[in-house]
Amino acid sequence: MRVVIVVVALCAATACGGGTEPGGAKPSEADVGTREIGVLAPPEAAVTAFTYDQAAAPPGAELELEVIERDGETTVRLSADLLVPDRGYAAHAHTDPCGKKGTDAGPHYQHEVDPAATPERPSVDPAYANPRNEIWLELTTDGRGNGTAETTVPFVFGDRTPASIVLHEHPKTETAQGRAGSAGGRIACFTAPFR
Ligand SMILES: [Cu+2]
Repeated sequence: MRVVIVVVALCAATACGGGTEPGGAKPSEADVGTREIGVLAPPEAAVTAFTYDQAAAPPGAELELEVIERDGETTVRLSADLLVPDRGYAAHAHTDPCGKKGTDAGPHYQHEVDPAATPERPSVDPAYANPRNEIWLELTTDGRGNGTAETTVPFVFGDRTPASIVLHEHPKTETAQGRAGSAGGRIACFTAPFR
């Protein structure tokens, strides 16, 4: 009898295996989050954080990516330290990890993939290349080169997740038909987990 009482008490304290209690919330599944930090280095020395333009994205600059999935939405926050002061950077989530070349990161991650896109011709259709179907960030640095950008998109990841964040040379991403998603050359890339 004494043993049974102990087991019942433990079950009450731990919700017995993490299942949902009737009518209760699921605190352990409400948020899924990751956080990763990288320090920019030239391609020959980089592991996760690459600079392809050392004037625009200086080696030693630090990038931090935080991703939180909650209630059907995903919030992505990019923080930077010691980039070029008082400068804007358009950044996106891309499909592939960074490599020695900027193009290694592949195209933009799209929640609904543009059926017209090919490896040679990435999506430039605003119906797909937009900041609700892709993850776009606009980072603006202060006088010390530090800045934070955040976006929340109306989806969570399914089987596919992005693999990297790419910083581009322009401060903003274009939205016009045939140009949507463009933001100039790739100046830096950070391989990071999104889940
Ligand atoms: Cu991009």
